[in-house]
Amino acid sequence: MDDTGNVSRRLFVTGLLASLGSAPAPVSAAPAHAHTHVLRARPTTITLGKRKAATWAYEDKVPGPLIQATAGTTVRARLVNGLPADTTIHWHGIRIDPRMDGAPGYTQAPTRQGGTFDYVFTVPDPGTYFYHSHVGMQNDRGLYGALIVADPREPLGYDEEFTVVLDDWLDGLAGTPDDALRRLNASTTHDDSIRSTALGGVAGELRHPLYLVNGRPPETPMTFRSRPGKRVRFRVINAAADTAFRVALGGHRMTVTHTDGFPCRPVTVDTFIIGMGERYDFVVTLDAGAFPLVAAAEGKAARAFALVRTARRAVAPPSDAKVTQLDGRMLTYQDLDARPADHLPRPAKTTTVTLGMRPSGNEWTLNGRMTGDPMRLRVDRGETVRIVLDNQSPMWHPMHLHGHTFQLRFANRRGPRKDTVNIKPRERLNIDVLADNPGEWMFHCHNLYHQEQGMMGTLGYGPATRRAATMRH
Ligand SMILES: [Cu+2]
Repeated sequence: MDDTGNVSRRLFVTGLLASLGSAPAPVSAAPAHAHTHVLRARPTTITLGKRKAATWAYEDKVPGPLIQATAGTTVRARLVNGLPADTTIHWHGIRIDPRMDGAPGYTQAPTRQGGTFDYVFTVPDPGTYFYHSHVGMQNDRGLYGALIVADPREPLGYDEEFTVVLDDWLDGLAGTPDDALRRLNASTTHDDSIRSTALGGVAGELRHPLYLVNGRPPETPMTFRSRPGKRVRFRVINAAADTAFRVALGGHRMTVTHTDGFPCRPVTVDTFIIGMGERYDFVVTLDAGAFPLVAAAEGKAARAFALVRTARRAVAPPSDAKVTQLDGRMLTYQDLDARPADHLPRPAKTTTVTLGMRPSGNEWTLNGRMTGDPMRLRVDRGETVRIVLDNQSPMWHPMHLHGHTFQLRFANRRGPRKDTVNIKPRERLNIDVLADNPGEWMFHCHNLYHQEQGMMGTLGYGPATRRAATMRH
């Protein structure tokens, strides 16, 4: 991404042609000497407005380098581990070869300090994805970046696109994420000095000093520059560890076109909530002026903030600008429906996964089990399985399944294809999974603190084997 957040001229031109109504121009295939992205994970110091923060990042940048690819082609990325710890890279949402999934102890061994690992994998589906470390609390440092997979026959007409990566930030400003996890583990559910609003916070527990858009705090906001009348696609990624965001663009309604990479029937709303690990794409025709793009940290009385500017002289709104759209019509999962081509077959069987909390408030369970002796779902290749996600705890859990996308199913209708779904307290949601990618896959809460406090299970193929049963996170 360049400093304007504009991901590439190639995508711009493709979108422009599509918007003019011409036949979608195939994007030129990747050159034969396919480019290898180098991702050096190492300690570094970044600037966050007026502050400096020591952190761990890829290529000394937060977010890490933007990776762009075209659906059906091969991505090559070399991880160089300069961290004082093991690490991996998980390619979140990609229907990937399990050996490239970056799930330590499940699909690959972690890369040791000083080591390298070549991630080479096909990206089968276009869409908005991201990558991040999957070791311990590393994802709550700066170890994440956007992965955008272009559609060679992009059917959506738009003039240009911007990638918006949201994050909650504490590393180097309030200790490290490991310190925060230790404090949380030592605290009680009533200790408000650590937790945002104790368990009443529901969407996330921790107070973070800053909330970021593309690595920038509100005091030095990211500015997305365009022109009045342009039809712009925003790709929003929630890379936060413990924060759901409510997103709105001042003065505009937004038409949501994709979630978790997959297209859905377009829905026009004022705002949407994006859980950790989720992605939404929306399209807006921009007015003339300077507009606040706000991602309010749900339940935390703080926000991430950026500017969308289409007029050079327009006065920039302040970072605390009132954005009435935040209280307007909100997107729900029931609003979304996958394309018919993406509908999954009817499920052959149903299984329930109960999302639970132990009384300490610091231990999170799937079917009563935790990471050390995890829930193990078994599926057979080719079948569709319905999983009923039954949240019997007082917090939100954005559940993420590796290696697959699933389809939400409501009482009388189908829903969107997704790989991460937010389940609210006391809520039940049905997801159908087509077992088309054999492996032993992580199935876990994408609140990183919950993940590290036990909320990690597996979905594997065939009868449980000794190997599968003895694998450990
Ligand atoms: Cu959770």
